[in-house]
Amino acid sequence: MNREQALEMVRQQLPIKRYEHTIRVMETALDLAEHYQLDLKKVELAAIFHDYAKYRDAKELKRWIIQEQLPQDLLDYHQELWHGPVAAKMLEKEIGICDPEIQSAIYWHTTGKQHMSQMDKVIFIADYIEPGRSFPGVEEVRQVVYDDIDKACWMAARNTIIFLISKNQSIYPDTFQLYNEGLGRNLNAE
Ligand code: DGI
Ligand code: FE
Ligand code: FE
Repeated sequence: MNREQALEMVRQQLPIKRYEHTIRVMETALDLAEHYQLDLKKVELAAIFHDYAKYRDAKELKRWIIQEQLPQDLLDYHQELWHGPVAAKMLEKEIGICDPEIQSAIYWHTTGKQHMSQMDKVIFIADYIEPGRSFPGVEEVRQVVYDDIDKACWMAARNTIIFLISKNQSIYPDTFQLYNEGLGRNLNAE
């Protein structure tokens, strides 16, 4: 599937603002993929489809989680966490793309996790730093991402945890594990 075909499928699923975000994630992810020498076609597809399921209603997302035997603990957390895992399944069942590397990057794009692949990291961090984002601390993440993508992912996880705690929201364990993994590598030193 080429870029235009993929974008057209996603465009039909998303409001214009989310579609524009998708384009910026794609451009950011491709720059990073070139820098880190990853498969550009795969990264492109992962970026294009990462938010494919974001505007399906909660009932439908829940049905997919149950029927596709995704981790049921997702249902105990904020529904914002459902669209990545469901999109990874939809990619196979609705779009016909079965590629574990692409599916993994889509699956983990919201929470992150420990032991991410380079492709997982590129999609996770491109979604966080795309030029439309203005989270507190995002500029510092942009400054390190081309030197140390692990540190960038750790900073993004840390910022998100701080943000969620400030709102009294629950935090998915994999996000904590990503944060802890970075501490273990002394990414917080200096
Ligand atoms: O879909 P996007 O808006 O482009 O971005 P996303 O898929 O990263 O979703 C981000 C939202 O998910 C953000 O508002 C924070 C929220 N969220 C809720 N619980 C968690 C969480 N993010 C992480 N990393 N971990 C959580 O436990
Ligand atoms: Fe998302
Ligand atoms: Fe996104």
